Amino acid sequence: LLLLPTGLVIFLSPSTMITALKLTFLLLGIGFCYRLQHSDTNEETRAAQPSKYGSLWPLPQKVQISEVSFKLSRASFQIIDAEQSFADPTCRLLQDAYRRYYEYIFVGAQTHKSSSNKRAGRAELTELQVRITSPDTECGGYPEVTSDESYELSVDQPFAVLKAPKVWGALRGRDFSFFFPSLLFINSTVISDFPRFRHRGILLDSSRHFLPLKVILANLETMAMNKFNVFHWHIVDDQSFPYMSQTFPQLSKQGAYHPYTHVYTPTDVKIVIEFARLRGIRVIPEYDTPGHTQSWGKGQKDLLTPCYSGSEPSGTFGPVNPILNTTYDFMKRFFTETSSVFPDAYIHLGGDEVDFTCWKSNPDIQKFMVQQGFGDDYKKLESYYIQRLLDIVTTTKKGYMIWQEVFDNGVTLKPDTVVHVWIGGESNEEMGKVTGAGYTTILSAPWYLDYISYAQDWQRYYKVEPLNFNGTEAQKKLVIGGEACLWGEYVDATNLTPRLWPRASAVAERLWSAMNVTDTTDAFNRLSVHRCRMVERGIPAQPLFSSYCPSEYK
Ligand code: CP6
Repeated sequence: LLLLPTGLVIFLSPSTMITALKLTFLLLGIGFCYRLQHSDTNEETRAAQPSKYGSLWPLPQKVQISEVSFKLSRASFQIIDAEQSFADPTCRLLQDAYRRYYEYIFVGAQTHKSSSNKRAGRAELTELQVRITSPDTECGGYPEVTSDESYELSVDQPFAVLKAPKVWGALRGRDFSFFFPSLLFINSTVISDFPRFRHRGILLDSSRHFLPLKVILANLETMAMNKFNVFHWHIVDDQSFPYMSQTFPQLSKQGAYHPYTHVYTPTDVKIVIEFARLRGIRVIPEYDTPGHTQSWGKGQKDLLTPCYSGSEPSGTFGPVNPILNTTYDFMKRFFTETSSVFPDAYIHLGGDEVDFTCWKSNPDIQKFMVQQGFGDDYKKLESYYIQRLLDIVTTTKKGYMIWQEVFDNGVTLKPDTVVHVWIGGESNEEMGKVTGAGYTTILSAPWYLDYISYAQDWQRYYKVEPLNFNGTEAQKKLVIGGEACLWGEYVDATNLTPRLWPRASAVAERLWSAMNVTDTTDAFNRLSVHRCRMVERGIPAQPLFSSYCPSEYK
């Protein structure tokens, strides 16, 4: 029986009734969708307006832009070392950056021909002088968690000056093109800037889908445009093992999606690390164990736990087998290799989501549990494994990062361990607990960018305040930053870049800019232009909302 709005009551046969009900729900559904689109807040539906901060993203700590503007021309403008700079032309990192940014400044410069005629009388700015002010420029080194990324930029006649203690600051400040109202003019500007948090990362997952080198490099480039400084490379997982190990070549031979095309050779890894270094980005690989290791088992016999069905092995395998000495011999050799392949002082050891079902089914493990006096508490077994792994990794002179479960399970951690908070819902409480125990921490729980939804979800990422938990000043100091995670189940080379950008840019500003930079309207105005800038530079960043980019007119 169907009640129509007219008040008519109609009797129907059961099958017709189901069809009618479906129709009603469909109509209701359409109505609901219609309302969804039209009930957006004003904030989400307005078009971008010019911001007084132009297209600066992330917003510097201190910025003054004056009305005075200077002309720029491709033919006469140059970026050079200042005479007093401690860096010289042998600093490839700076020379490379100058070339990259020279190109960026003038990309699409023809777009603004008409405005250049209007303001033809202006004084011309002909130079950006870059001055490294500390005798140890760190030009040949790798960025670290303690690296100084501060810089000062003044744009004035007759030349602009970018001052930074170390090359890392020069890299952060070099994106001089951010101050251009039009591409051929620049306003007189004074900026002094430094990051709020030291660890500003992006996690990419190259196991669920293989990510070609080109994609990784393009995203490192985009990370630099957004002042990110850590590439968390979730390089292997259950689904595939694309890391080509020199000590254990069978791991990728058997465990990669393809033994030759879907692997990262030692040269590939070097290319990624150097490309990142030249942009002030650390590369932290993650080798997640004892869970998430199905692909490891294909090329390394006896590494994984055989699962049992009753008294017989079932033919399937679980987490790394924690009761065999061969496991720890393997880990020692494996992590000795990775510690020399990856120069960063830290390595991510995972430790998340360990499923105990298989361990519980295995009679040898059951025996071991009794011997060790672990009772039924498989968390103790997990901790036993991790503890031995951490001791091994410590002998390679690396610090480690771990997912929060390792801390939750009460494993003894080195004081410099970074605990990575990822579980949603109670992440504020977790941040309180981790810092209360005296460990440094980074936050990812609110920044799972593989989750997508309707409308402007960047605002949700933007509104997160990492220090919004109960704790002392000393505790808050232990929060060294955060990471936006793009897990790979639904992401490969075809959709990675637009899914990540500009949504990750919201996280970039939260981690770089001052705590009180929270105006989403101004953020929208700046981010809209920043997104167009990424597009002009060849990065297919998705739109924020109905709009167009000036470069579309070309
Ligand atoms: N893979 C690994 C994953 C996730 C984690 N570790 C994950 C868990 C929950 C969500 C998203 C991703 N895919 N190795 C947890 C850190 Cl919602």
